[in-house]
Amino acid sequence: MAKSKFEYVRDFEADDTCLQHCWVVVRLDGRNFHRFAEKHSFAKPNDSRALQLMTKCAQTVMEELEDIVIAYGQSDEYSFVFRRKSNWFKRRASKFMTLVASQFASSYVFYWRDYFEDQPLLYPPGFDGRVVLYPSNQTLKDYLSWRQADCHINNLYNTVFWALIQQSGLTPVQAQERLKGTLTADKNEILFSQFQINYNNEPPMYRKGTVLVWQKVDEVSTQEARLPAEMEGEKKTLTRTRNRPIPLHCDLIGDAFWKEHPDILMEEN
Ligand code: DGT
Ligand code: MG
Ligand code: MG
Ligand code: MG
Ligand code: MG
Repeated sequence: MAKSKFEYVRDFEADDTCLQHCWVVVRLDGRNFHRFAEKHSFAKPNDSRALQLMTKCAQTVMEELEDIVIAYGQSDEYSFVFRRKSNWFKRRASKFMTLVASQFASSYVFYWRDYFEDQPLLYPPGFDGRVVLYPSNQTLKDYLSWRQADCHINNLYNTVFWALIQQSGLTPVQAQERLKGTLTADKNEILFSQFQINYNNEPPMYRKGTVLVWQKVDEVSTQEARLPAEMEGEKKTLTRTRNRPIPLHCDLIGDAFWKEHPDILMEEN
């Protein structure tokens, strides 16, 4: 077909191809979720409904889009790792980023009611996205470790901060003052001596965040079988093995996880 004289404007499109063989990471983060959490009465410091909704959206992203090998989420953020050799949309960064962000945001609204039964969604939430390339397995593992360390540091701080307010009646300013300059050991000590909380017994979803990995699961479905008339109404169960993104709340920083899931970083990926 002949080209129109307008066709040249295509050349104005920037090339945003992600460098070959690098891990492509898309990280999303809720826009102004400080306000969003307040307006929707999120429990402090952790709202399990909100975290589970985030994970549902991330599972939807992994199921709907191509080539995501692992995802990690905490607070109002989720990171998605595309396989090194992915050639999805010719590795265009803008495609990866916008497809992840839009699929995630629409899922957040779509599934809201399943998690917040008594809390109406008051306004449409947004998510920012960025793409970062990691050239080696080590840098990718360090990236995920960084996000999980961030989860740990924030969650330990928030757990003590809100215990001081909710259980000891401190104001936020007083709680902040109390925690100024404290180290990890000090915070653990305050939790234990003042609130009888052993931080290590706090829910792993709060302490570790959520890792999504593909796992084979047997799914059983019941079907109305096409049987002779005298057996009408009998049900037949079908078991199918499917790959699903399964949530884990485990440590990503040590080697154990990567030894248990060697396929994630495999070269063929
Ligand atoms: P941003 O990302 O720059 O647009 O602004 P924010 O406000 O989203 O800031 P960010 O992403 O650094 O921090 C996440 C906020 O979300 C933080 O203020 C606490 C809130 N948030 C996330 N998860 C929970 C939760 O489970 N419970 C409560 N109460 N708040 C949460
Ligand atoms: Mg945010
Ligand atoms: Mg921020
Ligand atoms: Mg955030
Ligand atoms: Mg189109």
